[in-house]
Amino acid sequence: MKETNPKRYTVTSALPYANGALHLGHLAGAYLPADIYVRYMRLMGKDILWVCGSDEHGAAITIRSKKEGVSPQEIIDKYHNLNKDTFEKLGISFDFYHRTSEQIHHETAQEIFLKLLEKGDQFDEKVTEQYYDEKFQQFLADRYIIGTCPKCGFEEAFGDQCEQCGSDLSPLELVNPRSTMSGEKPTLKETKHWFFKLDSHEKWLKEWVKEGTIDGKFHHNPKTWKNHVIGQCMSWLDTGLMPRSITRDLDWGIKVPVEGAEGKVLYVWFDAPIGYISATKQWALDNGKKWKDYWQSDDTQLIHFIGKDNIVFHCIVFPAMLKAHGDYNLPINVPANQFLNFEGRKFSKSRGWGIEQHVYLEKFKDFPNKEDALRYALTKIMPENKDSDFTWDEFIAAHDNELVANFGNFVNRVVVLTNKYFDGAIPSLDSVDWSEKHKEVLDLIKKYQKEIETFHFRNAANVLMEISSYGNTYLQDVSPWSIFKTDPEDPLIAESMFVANQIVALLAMVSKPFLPFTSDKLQGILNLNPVQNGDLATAIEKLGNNQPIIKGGHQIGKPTLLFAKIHDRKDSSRLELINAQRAELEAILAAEVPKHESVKAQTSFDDFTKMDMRTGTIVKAEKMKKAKKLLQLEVDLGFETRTIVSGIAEYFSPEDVIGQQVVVLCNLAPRKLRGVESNGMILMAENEKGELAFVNAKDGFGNGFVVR
Ligand code: B3M
Ligand code: ZN
Repeated sequence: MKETNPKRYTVTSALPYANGALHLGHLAGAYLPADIYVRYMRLMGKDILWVCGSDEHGAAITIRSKKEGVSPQEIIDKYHNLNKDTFEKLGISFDFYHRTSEQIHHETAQEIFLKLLEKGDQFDEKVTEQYYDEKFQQFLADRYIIGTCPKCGFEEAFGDQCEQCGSDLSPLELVNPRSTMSGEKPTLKETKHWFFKLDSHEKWLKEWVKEGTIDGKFHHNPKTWKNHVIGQCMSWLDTGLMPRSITRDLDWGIKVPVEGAEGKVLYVWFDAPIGYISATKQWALDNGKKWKDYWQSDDTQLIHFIGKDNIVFHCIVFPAMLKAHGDYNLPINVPANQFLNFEGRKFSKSRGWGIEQHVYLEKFKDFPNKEDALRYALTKIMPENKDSDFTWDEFIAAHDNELVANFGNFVNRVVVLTNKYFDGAIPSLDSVDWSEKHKEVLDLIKKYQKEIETFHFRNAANVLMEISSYGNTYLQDVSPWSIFKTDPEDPLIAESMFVANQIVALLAMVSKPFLPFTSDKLQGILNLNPVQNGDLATAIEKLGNNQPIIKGGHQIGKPTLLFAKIHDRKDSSRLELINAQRAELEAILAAEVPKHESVKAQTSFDDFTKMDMRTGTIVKAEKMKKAKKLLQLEVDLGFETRTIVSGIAEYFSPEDVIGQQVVVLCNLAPRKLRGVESNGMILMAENEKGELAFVNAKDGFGNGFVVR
């Protein structure tokens, strides 16, 4: 493998399962970074192919289909279309988005299986005992078995993994296993499977991951790989690899193409990565290309974009399959991202925590340039090397401080001034020597290139802003508007407009990978066609030769809005939209009843003793006006009687509670509720159904005594 300047590149992004919508974490993990990279490479005129598609097999899909009573086909059709369409709307510019249910994929996966089988030394056939559902007469895939996790005691752990503690499990480890199909205890029955002898690949994989060599020959520079990727691989390799079963007893998937394998399909993780190859085949057929050039040529570099949960498959299992086959390239890099959280917590569909891509587009439909606003905010916090957190605060900051105040402001000023001073015609200044400016901008572009080429997209986005800052500073330093006041003919005005327009034209190019919609709009404002493949390479060459990007005499258009500020005094609609998102999250938090098994973070004894809790008796109670939930109570605390407003009116009527013994937190700071000052809080217990019960001492205990 050559280290630099290969003839072509093949880029893949993890194939999303077609059984659900994708959220912002997916976008920031494997799709947006690849899109930035690929768009940049296209601007540099590279021959680059980017494939992706739906992963349409696996037990998760069949389980969902059983639960909802619809066919797997219906599910995959629905989500394939939704995901494909949403990606397109966000400017995710795959060259091809395939599906693993296609015939060409089934054939490709079967061919590769057979080729490895023929080798004789890659697979083991083994008969093992597996769980079987007698009622449904079916072997149970790992996900079809639930039971108690042996590590943490969670009662709903899956046969392959416990979602509570994250442990990898095997179905035989589960305590009290049950079939998800019949709900009954499964029996053990013998079945035959094919195991890929991953252990036999351990040695070369170690060398390949650590040194970047194969049998001492250069393959890639391991220093270009992320530390966390190498770290995870080495931890797998050091623990020792084991043969992996690559077939399953299931009726949904790719048939195992040998006799005696009826009712068996290839394991989803065997066929899914082959999906990259079959996607390339279909793309090549459609476009008159040779697919092998993209997978089997020494002059092609393969790069996989994924999230960290897929590292083992892309850095160990799939490379071992490709190497075992013998004809394929191995990836020269797998720039996996870590995870994105949402406002401090994991994305969770069931809790409604987080936001799905298509839901964002829907909710933000009236938000100007919503696609690029999101892309930019996500790029700024991309979990490149560690987990990161999406917050609306940072979304607003990235948008208002950078896209609006820096980028948009610069572009707008230049376009407005060019129209004002020169009726929109770029001044012709062939004699002007702006080589110094050229060089400074070129240096920034080189920095930008280096960051993208090494997969540092956050840094690259910062350099993009540096370029427009450079433009802003330049304009401010010259201040053509001041010169205009004293001498409208001063040639410095023309010169500054010439130079500033060159920077705007460059920004239209370098912004394209990050802000493709903005780039197109900007080209429109400049009265130019959308930026084409190879344009950045040409522009860099021009800069190096001190030639303008946009010629004197060229007529630009009128300014139009690129971004609209969120914190806008005249129009609060965008801030209100975001505040509505925040309010939804707050409502989720407020409605959460702490689970009995999850204990809050530790507190100190000192902190605990700061609370003054006393026994008391409710002596008076009445409903509050226009407040369904509130009761106004008088509580006898022995040393005094206090007014306390309590949110229990939906559960207790005033008559119920008069005479009730309670425990009161007496030194809670007073709060006004509906105009009444509440002096303390009554302690209540709440169960999972939301039922409330008073906490109290035994009858007749007396008022005013300390609880501790
Ligand atoms: N569908 C898993 C996932 O979405 C899987 C990726 C396949 S990439 C070949 O995490
Ligand atoms: Zn567990």
